[in-house]
Amino acid sequence: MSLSRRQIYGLLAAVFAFAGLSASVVLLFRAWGSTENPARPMLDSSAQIASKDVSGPLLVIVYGNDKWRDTGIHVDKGQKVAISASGMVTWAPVERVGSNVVGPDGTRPPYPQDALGFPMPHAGIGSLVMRIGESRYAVGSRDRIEVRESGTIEFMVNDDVVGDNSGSFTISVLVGKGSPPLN
Ligand SMILES: [Ca+2]
Repeated sequence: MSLSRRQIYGLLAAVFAFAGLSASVVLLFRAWGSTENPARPMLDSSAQIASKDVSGPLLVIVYGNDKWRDTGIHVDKGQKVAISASGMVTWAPVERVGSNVVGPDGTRPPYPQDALGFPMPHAGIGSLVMRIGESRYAVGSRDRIEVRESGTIEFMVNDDVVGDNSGSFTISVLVGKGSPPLN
């Protein structure tokens, strides 16, 4: 069988059209699929706001089983950050010494033999802790800190095993150059 030049061009055009259509479908499915991924957690899309001279508080949810949840809020060394948090987290499925259901201030600190597995060995179990760069802060339900090292604000519950946790804390983060008031 021999094909004329015109037939060959026609065949090639059909092949390219089909390839183009396939690629479009793949891209479409990828775009569609990406919306199914759990969105990053911020309640407030302005969490991405630049760090300087922020006027209002940003709300962030941190779940009991989160491991250093990245808020996307960047702060620079020397800036002041005011944090207030509420909510309840269950840090262990059964009650141990102290309560297994706590607010952002947590319960007793971990025992020395367990402490090294915790993000902050001297802070209460289940309490809210924060990391910016490599610096860590035991913030609890209410704190105001001066940033020691520039970076992005991350939160988690002070616990060595987060996989068995439930509940969440809702955190208000206020970043400013001066001394932001706490509400
Ligand atoms: Ca736990």
